[in-house]
Amino acid sequence: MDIHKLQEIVHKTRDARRKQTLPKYAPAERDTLIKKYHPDFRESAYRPIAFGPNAGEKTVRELAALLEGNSVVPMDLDLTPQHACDVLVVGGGGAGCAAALHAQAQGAKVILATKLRLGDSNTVMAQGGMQIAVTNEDSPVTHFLDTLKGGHMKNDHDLLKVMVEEGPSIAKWLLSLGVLFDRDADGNLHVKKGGGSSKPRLLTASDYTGLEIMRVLKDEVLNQKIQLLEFSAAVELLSDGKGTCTGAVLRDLDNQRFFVVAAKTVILATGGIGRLHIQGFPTSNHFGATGDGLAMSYRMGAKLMHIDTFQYHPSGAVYPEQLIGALVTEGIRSEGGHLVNARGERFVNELDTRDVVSSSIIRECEEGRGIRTMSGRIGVWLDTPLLEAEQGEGTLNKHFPAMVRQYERFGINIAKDPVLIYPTLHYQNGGVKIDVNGESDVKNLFVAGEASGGLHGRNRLMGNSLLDLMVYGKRSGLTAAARAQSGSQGKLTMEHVMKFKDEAKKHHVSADVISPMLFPAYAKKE
Ligand code: MEZ
Repeated sequence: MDIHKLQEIVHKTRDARRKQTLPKYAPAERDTLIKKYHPDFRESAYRPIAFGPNAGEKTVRELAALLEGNSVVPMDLDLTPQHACDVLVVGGGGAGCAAALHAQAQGAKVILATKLRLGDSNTVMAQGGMQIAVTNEDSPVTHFLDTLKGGHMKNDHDLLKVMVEEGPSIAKWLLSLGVLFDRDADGNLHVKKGGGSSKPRLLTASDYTGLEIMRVLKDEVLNQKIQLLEFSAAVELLSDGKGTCTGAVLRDLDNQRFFVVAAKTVILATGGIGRLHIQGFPTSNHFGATGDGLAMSYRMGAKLMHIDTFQYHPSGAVYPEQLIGALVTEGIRSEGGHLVNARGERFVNELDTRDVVSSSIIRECEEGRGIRTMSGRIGVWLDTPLLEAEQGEGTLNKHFPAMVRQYERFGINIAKDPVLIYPTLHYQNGGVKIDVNGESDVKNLFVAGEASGGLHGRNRLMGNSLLDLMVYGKRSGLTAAARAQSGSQGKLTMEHVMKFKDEAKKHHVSADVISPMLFPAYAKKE
């Protein structure tokens, strides 16, 4: 049926929905809902990892294959370094830039290597805000408790405590660099409420928050003249043969040649895994989000945490086809946007935690209350025109200019028409286990941001990722710089890779899967 005909139900039912009582789930009911509908609980999507630090633990098949994968680097590669530094940062997003800036400010010689261009990352795609307890009504303790509840109490308490406590100083740092967060009429920082949070705590720059932060961080990296290696993808870590990280092998994507960087310390800030499209899900992630850091650090012996849990953001675009999986920011639900099924009913508190909201959307669709597009995709409505109806004409353009433009390009006016959404693969809740300074189980190997695990438990709250990037980017940068200053450059070997290959053979793992994969499989065809 024509999409406009289907949309009519949203306009017609608006008044009735305003009076509707929403389902309130007791804790046991929430668990049942999640276990029944959340993709994390689809047994057939998972398998145990055959060998390595997490041997026997289950993760999704796509990630298991990546972790067990074979190196692309020839084992007889000449390991004479082309570059040498104190701190090699791998990744040009928010965590990488924060790490590089703080390390260089300590006097360390820093190289920042990135697979694409500086700034190409999930950070720029974080729209809805950054959680920091900055108001008098709020506190780091409340932020801690909200996050713990959202994470099903599985968060690493030490990592979380550090993150919430350092939040306010991070806000000051970003403001001092020139980040333009939204302000209220009195000039105070304006805060919004995100899903699963008890207080308004989101600092925003309309729906360009991550982009605005990256604008400033990128400038600062350039101003500070940090040595950049763009289009240079890290493909293997190097060790001294005794388990300490000493550098990396990179691939120059212009000519496909390998080259070596000797580094006293390495910080991986390689982001998430959305482009593995686990369980066939579309993703809100950028093109390079292929879990490179997980694969490289696993081979070197770093333990991973919570790698059986992923975040499916409730609102990924379903229509038009060109936007499939693209983020429709939670900010719209924060400002009152209703989720509406094919009967014109609301079916969940739109500001519940993401796992509950996504599970509820999947339930509606599986039980026949979803809306099918002509190409056979399914979703529910997000009533975007409601914001205009309640807050006045122009609200969407003022508060969500990115979202308005995203749809305008395809002739869709979200001020007039609701948008069709379905959960999209958005975030890896787990990652490499780190301590409060960002160091992994491997000496001198630090991991910051989405590639690390433990902080968010089994479900990240909206806006906590941007703060995580800044706090653990900073801490890993400072610690790595201090470590490098007191240490010397170790030997460069790939002994750990050879051992890993032997293990793979022992476990009859095919050598055909190459990791890190760097780009999604379909990139080659395109
Ligand atoms: O933290 C996020 O994932 C975020 C801010 C996303 C969004 O909906 O805008």
